[in-house]
Amino acid sequence: MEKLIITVAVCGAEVTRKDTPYIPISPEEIAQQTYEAYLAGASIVHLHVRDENGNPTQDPQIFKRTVQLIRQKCPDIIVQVSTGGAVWMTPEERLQSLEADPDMATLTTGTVNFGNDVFFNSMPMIEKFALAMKEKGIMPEFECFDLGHINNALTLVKKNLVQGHLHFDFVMGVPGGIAANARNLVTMVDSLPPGATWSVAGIGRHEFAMAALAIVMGGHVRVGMEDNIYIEKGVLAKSNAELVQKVVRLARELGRPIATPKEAREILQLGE
Ligand code: KMH
Ligand code: ZN
Repeated sequence: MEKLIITVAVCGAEVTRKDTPYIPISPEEIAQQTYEAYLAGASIVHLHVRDENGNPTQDPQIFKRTVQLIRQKCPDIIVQVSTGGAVWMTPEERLQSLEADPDMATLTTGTVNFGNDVFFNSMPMIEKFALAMKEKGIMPEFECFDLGHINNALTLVKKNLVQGHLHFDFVMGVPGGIAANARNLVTMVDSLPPGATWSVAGIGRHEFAMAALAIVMGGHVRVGMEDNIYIEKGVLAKSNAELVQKVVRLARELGRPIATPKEAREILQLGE
């Protein structure tokens, strides 16, 4: 089995200081928590940024500054910026993160209810995002919040809007999206084309159960405060590194070695 790629989703767009005092907000805090998670075994950072008030933003200058700080501390980590942003952002705003010269970017391939909100991604928008990434040579990670999102990703491939290795992230357990359970994960994996790689991001209390399933099924794992703020029931994680360390422990118990950033780049067929 391939070595395990761990992605750390350090802050996301939704979690606030009221939810947890440990969420990193400033570029310096985000870079520091990314560094600690990298030392713990993360090889990809999934990145959102915040403004000085702690609100989510796609400001390219804040993205550039944060990416620069992360690369100073973790020279070989795979930087994956979010083009999902927050549910209220315009498509143009969301695309601004690509200006930070990342290795990868997320590409959500469908609309999904998102709690009481709607995370809107029409097919013309998705195609525009895919083309923007192709033109800049940035590898997409398909964010699939539901089964049909895989089909939309494959439509992009058919239309030649995406080339090369295909990597999917299944976001499971968002209220309104696909439920986080083993049967659904097997169905998602069975729907992928040969050669594609995948990771799973289990939301909230599902984070570690879905991680364990991915570890034994040969997939990869995303954890972090974007998805879950608890290290165990009722106990807040004090850092993103703690969440990564727990995945590393699970992987060790289950006999799956952890990929370095260099090995992760090889698995994803991503340049240095
Ligand atoms: N914040 C969510 C609405 C992504 O990063 O690509 C979307 C999201 C997906 O987090
Ligand atoms: Zn995200």
